[in-house]
Amino acid sequence: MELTEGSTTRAWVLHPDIPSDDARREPEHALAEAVSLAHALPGLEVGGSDVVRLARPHPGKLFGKGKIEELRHLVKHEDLGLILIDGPVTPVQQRNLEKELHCKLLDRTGLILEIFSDRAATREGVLQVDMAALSYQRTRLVRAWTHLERQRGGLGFVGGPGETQIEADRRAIDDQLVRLRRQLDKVVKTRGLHRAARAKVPFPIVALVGYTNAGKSTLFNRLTGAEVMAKDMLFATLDPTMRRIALPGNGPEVILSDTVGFISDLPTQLVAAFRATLEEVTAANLIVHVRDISHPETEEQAEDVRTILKSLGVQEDVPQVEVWNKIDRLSADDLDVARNRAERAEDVLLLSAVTGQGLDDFVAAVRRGIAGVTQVVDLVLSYSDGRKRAWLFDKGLVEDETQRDDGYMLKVRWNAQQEAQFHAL
Ligand SMILES: Nc1nc2c(ncn2[C@@H]2O[C@H](COP(=O)(O)OP(=O)(O)OP(=O)(O)O)[C@@H](O)[C@H]2O)c(=O)[nH]1
Ligand SMILES: [Mg+2]
Repeated sequence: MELTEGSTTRAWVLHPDIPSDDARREPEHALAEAVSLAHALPGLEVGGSDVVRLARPHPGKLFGKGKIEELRHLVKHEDLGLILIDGPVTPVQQRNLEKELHCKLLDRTGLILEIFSDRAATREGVLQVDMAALSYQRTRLVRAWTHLERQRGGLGFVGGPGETQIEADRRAIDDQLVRLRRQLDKVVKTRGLHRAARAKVPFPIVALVGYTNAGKSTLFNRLTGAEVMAKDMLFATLDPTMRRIALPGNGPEVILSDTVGFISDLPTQLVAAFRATLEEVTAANLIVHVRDISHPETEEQAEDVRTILKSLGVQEDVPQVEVWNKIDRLSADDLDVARNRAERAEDVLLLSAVTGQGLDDFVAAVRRGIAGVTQVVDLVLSYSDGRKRAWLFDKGLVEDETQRDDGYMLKVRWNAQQEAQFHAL
């Protein structure tokens, strides 16, 4: 879709409420989220939004006659340039609706792809979004075919010109996907080298993950002093950011990673495309699941995040901490309830990334979470450091020792706590 630079397109958001759909979510909340998604795309002005109850989606046109008539008036009356359907729309439905309504139409996956393509800032991000968009397009090729067939007046060779065209289009897309994959592999390999270099200065990786808008970047900024964009906007963050930091209060040092947020019904193409970026998550020593506990559907959001983590292949044995963020937005009663529940649960803590309340608990939880992570380092101790050397041996941390002119060279395996103790000797 092309939105003209500088000008705004007036859009209307529709959430089809189909009874068989995910019954966990209230359609009104789903609609509110879809409106937030629309706001996340620059150049769009949201004229309004509705839930459309659909007993059964019409195979060819999604909506029934009456609704289409109503929408045609709406388009005219509201001067709409775009209708956003918060759900899947088949290529045939899209074509028919666009024709009947004289208005462009975008479905949920299309909208998310548009937002991602607007946000992509790094080479890797751009490549990933391009791949996701192409893979999505590949599944919708029937559109090009019908379009073509119409142009040619439906004159068919054997097998039809459309068939041939579809094959050709598919091959072209496949070729392009192979090219993109190659470029992406190259970028990822370079990043892999960076990671290997980092591994030499081995600090535990702590990854912040969570639903979009949960407050990951706000927490990241508070801990690192970085200025990653943190905004009341869905998918504010697309590219992962990492910083090496010493946790407040005398370390230990960790690598903290801020990542792209998740959302319900995240297009599979996007999950696949972002697998490389999210490697930082799968390689993490500790996963911090940041939740907006003030959101009415925080439980559903958390479920979605867990499902996506699982699909990314995050091992169950990676330690996890759940951060219930935005407690400053809870009423006193709700805060009491949350506090009670958090106390009964394991590895759950309350936080406000904005006010800083609960930050000490968070740092303590991270410290506990990475306590089991050990690193191997080379240490050189001068001969006068006998006390330190004895301490290391006493704790059973030395794996190897060689003597040099200037002292001992020790290969030491320790966890962050032992490291801090050593430096305090
Ligand atoms: N009241 C309150 N608002 C918060 C808190 N933490 C974050 N926010 C707000 O929530 C919005 C989203 O915060 P971000 O840090 O951008 O969220 P994110 O998880 O990085 O979002 P994505 O990058 O889109 O995945 C911003 O407007 C923040 O100011 C908090 O503890 N309390
Ligand atoms: Mg963010």
